[in-house]
Amino acid sequence: MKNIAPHDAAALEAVETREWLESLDYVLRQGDRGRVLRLLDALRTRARQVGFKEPFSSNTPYINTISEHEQVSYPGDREIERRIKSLVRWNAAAMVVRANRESDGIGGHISTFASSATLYEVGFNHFFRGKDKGADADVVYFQGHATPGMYARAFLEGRLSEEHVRNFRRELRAGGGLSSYPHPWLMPDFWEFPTVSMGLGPLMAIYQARYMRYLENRGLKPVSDQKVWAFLGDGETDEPESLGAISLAAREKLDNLIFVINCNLQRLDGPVRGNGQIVQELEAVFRGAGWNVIKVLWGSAWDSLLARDQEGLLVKRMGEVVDGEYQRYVVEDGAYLRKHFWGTDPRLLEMVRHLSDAELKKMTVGGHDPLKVYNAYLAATQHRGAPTVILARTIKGYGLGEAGEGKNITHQQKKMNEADLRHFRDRFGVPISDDRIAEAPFYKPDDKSVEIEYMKARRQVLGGSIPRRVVVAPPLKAAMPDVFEEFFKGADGRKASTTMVFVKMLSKLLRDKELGKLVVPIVPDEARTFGMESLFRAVGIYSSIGQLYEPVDKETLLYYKEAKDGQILEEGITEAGSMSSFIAAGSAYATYGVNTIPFFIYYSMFGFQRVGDFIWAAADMRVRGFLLGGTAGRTTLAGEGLQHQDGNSHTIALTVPTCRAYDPAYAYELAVIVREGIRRMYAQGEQEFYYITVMNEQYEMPSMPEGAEDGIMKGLYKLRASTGGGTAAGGGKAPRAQLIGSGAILNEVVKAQELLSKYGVAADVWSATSYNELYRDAHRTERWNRLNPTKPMRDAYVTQCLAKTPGVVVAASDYLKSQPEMIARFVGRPMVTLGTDGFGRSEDRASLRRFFEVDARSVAAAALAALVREKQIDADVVAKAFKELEIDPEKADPTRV
Ligand SMILES: Cc1ncc(C[n+]2csc(CCOP(=O)(O)OP(=O)(O)O)c2C)c(N)n1
Ligand SMILES: [Mg+2]
Repeated sequence: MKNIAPHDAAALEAVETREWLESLDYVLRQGDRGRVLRLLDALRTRARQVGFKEPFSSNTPYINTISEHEQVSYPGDREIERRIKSLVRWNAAAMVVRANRESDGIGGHISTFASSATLYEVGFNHFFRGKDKGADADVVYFQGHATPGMYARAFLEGRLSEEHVRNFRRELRAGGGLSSYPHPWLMPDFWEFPTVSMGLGPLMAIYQARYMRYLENRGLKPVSDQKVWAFLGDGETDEPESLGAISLAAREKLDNLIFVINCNLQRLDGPVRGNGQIVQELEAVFRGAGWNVIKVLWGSAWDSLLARDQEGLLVKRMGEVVDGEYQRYVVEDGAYLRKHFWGTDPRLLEMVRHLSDAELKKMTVGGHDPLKVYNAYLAATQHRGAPTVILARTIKGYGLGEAGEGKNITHQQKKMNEADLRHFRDRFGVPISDDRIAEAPFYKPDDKSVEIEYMKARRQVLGGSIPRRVVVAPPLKAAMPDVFEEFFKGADGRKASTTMVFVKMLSKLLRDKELGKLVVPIVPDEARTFGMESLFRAVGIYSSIGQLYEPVDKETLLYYKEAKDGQILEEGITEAGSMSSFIAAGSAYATYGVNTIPFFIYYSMFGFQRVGDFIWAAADMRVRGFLLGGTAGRTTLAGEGLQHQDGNSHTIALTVPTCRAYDPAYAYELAVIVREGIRRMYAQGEQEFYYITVMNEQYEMPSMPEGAEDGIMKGLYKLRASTGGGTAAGGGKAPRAQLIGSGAILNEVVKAQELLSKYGVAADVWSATSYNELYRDAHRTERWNRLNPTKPMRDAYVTQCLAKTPGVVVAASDYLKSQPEMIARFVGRPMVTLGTDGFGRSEDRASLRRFFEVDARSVAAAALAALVREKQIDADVVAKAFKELEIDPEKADPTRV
């Protein structure tokens, strides 16, 4: 082409391109799609052969994935559905506007739902199956900030009263209100899944879809056509959790999973990718991971233009505009669009010459076109072999006009003045008169109206209203004592760690006739750390495709056995993923009516402080089960150092109201807690879960003292009474001490009792299995006393135990001093607290305990120091003892180094 003038070259290229495209069209018209793929493949191969390096791209053009001619027609009545949607829109907006008029600053969101109304309405009218569908009922994660839309629909369906919607975000009002976001704890008959902490919903949804398969493969629920729908924001995808497990979903071929990403191109502050295209970015990521990606970018009005776009100029233009610019088009008029979008090429301008500015402005994006959305959902539900993500372009604050449509402030918009309301009403044709419009009244047509009858009829066909949370799982029979019996007896001098004891207990539970099949062991690549490898062979590791290889250790007894009906969820190195499995399993009693009992064991340091927000969501969801913080204790886990040694988790566990946290020392304590836990949660129906720290230090497991069970559950019991000690220096009665220990530090405290007897001190030893439980009981009691000042005072449990005991009180644990500190006010006298505040170190146990001052000698020294201040013991006895116990007053403070 060297000798051809540039404009001729361009013309020639245009002709050439057209010829190629016409050839493609010809093949397409023959209807053989396979042939098209083979042709493209052949072209690519030839290009490579002649040395052409095709740049990598996992993107497709910036147009709808489903073309016009692939669409099926809409099955519903578009006009009635539009009217219903308008009513939902109106009431959702009114709910937020009214709430903020009544109570300025109460908050709420209009613009999220305004952008996603069509995405939801198409689902409600045609896809989401309700609980009456039984095993086929869908599981839907609603976008947290879209709740006003869900409430508005429930109001129209007659599930919520006008009083309810008037009390949006006013939950403490008489008659009840509505929670800001989806919270099953607050609305247990309505919400199922908390999603508002962004990123948690998508990750939980992936593991939910996987758990659904797990239950089916293990025969615990019927094989069904159930789907998991997860609605999320495009800004939300910046949370690492949102995209963090998408490869798992593809690997597991979770075609029961559909993500719908509401791509309104905006987040809270501004555009998600002003200088790029979030849709294309997400498409590449999801396609790369193996998902079926369906882009819904353009509404039907664009179809005829695209059909005429022979040279691909329009597609090219669509693909080069950045999101910040697209956002601008939302707030500008048709003339602006003509100039800035179409005006970049005279041929583009020509394409729309027949359209007025108003018509140009009206052509909307795909997520607001029910036909496009319907076809995307249909394709998603029919897709096999991979999960689907629908990337639906929408407009944030759609319909708000001047009040915020497409504007950067729109996320926070909670107020609409009379003009805004009038505009909104007119735009959606809501029948509210001018004289009432200013008060933003709710609007619900008569139950016999076409709209209400239609929406109810659709929901009836689809299995009833959603969201709806129901609990149908029957309680289990009272838990079986024989599984736990052996742990109540001592181990005849054999040493064990609480982790080993737990694994033994779990193995027995797995073999139990009643409970065995319901137990779900979950582990994030840490089974060998905890000595659980024997379970691999015994119950198998779950794999949806079984085991396609001969494991390297096949010859051994404990080989790595993967099986389709395997019971262990070996999650790989993902505490967040494991936690999501725990949540799915621990809430299966509500989601599927199956009482599965999850035991999730992990490195305790990587639990509460790493995935604490998931644990919080689990509590919100009324999850049941056992979290086991393994290799726990700041000084009990030797060698691992600062990042691994956990002295924190019990403190964080206290913040979760339904979490009962225990730090047991002995096998029988652990057995009592697990047995009681199962009984309370699964037989008695308590909505709580358990956090238990287990350690890897091996020591002798004593047998259970008579009648200790109650104290173990309440958090404190007397383990060893003093043996009398010696006599005091002056020959009087022996000075006394109460020593409290927990977890592995309990043994140090027992040793301290012996040390103290050498100095004539008679000490009793208590085992504190849970400071958190003691604290909660003490505050419940204190509150009762406060509210009943004229009635006889009640004593907290810890007060009953300790207030009347003689001597100084010293408590030591492997956690922050704030743990024992929590009961200090309730023991009736000053209390010395020892703990492991500060950073851990790589060291052996003995050195660590010395360093943190929780070893036996430090405990004994603390008691002596307290006694000398109380003048119970002579100063020279203490001086001598300090020397013998090697207590250095100049030692560095472990909390500061
Ligand atoms: C973990 C977390 N961080 C921050 C927030 C606060 N927040 C609420 S909505 C929002 C923006 C949401 O944008 P997007 O996900 O795009 O949703 P849209 O409303 O645009 O549909 C933010 C930052 C939150 N809810 N959760
Ligand atoms: Mg957004």
